[in-house]
Amino acid sequence: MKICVLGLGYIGLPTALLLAAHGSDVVGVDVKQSVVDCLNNGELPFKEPGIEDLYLRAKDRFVARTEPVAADGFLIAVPTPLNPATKVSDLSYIKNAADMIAPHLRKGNLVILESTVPPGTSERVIIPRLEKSGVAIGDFLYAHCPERAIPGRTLEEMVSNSRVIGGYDRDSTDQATFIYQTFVRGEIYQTDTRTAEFVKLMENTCRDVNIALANEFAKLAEECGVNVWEAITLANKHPRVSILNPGPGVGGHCIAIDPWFLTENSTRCRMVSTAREINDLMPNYVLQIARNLLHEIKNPVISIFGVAYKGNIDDTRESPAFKFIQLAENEGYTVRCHDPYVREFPHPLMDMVEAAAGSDLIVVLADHDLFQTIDPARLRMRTKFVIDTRNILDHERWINQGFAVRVLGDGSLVHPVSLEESIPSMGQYPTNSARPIPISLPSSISLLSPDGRERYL
Ligand code: SAJ
Repeated sequence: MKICVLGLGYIGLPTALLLAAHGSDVVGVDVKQSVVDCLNNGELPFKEPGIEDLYLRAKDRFVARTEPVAADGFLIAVPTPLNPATKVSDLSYIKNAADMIAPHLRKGNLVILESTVPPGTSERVIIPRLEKSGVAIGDFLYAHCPERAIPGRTLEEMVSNSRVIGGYDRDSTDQATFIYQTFVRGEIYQTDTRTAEFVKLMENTCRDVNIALANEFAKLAEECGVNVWEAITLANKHPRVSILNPGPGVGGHCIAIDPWFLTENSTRCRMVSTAREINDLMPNYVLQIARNLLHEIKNPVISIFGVAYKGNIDDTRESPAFKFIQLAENEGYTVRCHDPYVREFPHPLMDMVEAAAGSDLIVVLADHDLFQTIDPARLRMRTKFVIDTRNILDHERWINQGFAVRVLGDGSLVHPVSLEESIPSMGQYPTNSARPIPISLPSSISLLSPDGRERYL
């Protein structure tokens, strides 16, 4: 079978390579000449675990071009960004892809949409554009099969996750199922096109709302004198409770955007948009913590550790770091950035020691595992403040090196620096500021820390 995959990004390229590695002849199409050249020269435009090996297995059946060709099937995996001003989906890439396919569309062809779209987009926008080919829907087949892979584990998840396939009619659903069965090992669930569009948006909206709830819990915990990380760990021991983690905000190309796709045509939704607002305001909340720590320091310098939108990846799309940096600079702070994974970022990236040298505050924004093992003794700070928005650092180690550690969502008494405490002036901070709670526990009871480490009592 010959398949044209339009869009060779984080989803389109791995999908194209998986199809080719499992026997399809694949023409990968991207409007960017540089991506096409890179792939045809045997190079990959981005990193993802396992993709080099997959490329080697696929390359004999894969070629990249800037234009589609006649094929049996067409798969669209182009971006659907959000217009930041109107909070409405920008369908221009999808429309362009449909227009590029139309001249090549023949009777019996199948078109699959993987990109995330507002409910109804296939019927209202994509199918009519494809019909401009002169072939009517029914004579060509159409299905929506939203992607479900998480960056950092894309290949593994593309193969093992279950998939939802929503066809325009029975034939469309079955044909699309047949194609995905060549490489998907997870279950395939069949439905109609509009339901598939809705399901994808529900999945990511559920996650966004759950993160917003965790962020609310973090703020409430600070007010109540509780450590939210410990509280969430304990609440999640309940068999039907599964709270996500608080953090500096929600980034990435999906969770921060998809809820708007779900609600853009609705006048009824409150919870979904409120969750968006809560998550979007988290950088402001973290800046408020920073402001409280730095208020007595002249010309404060902030070092950001981790500008990726989450841990262990080099992806900065919609990262909360962008907003935090802009707010901090508008506040008059000098901002330096360090990220062990990210290579390209509008703000200059520095080595960790260099970023921290002479700085007054480290703000950990991304939960890179590497941060767990940082040796704070290497950091030559002017003032030893650190805000850990992900509860990822080895706090005891930092405290022992004279750092005042402020963990997002930790209002408990053991916490060394809380928002309400007065901040000592530069250089006067006690070297070990943790205040132990004098309690003794029976040996059968353990004090949990959310990451399984012993709590720093
Ligand atoms: N985050 C938190 N707290 C958490 C979990 C995540 O603050 O407990 C933040 C992350 O730091 C990040 C953002 O949320 O900034 C999103 O991260 P994520 O890991 O939840 O999601 P993505 O965007 O990397 O990938 C998601 C996945 N969706 C779900 O898990 C429902 C993936 O399966 C989807 O395929 C992908 O979106 C997509 O393309 O829709």
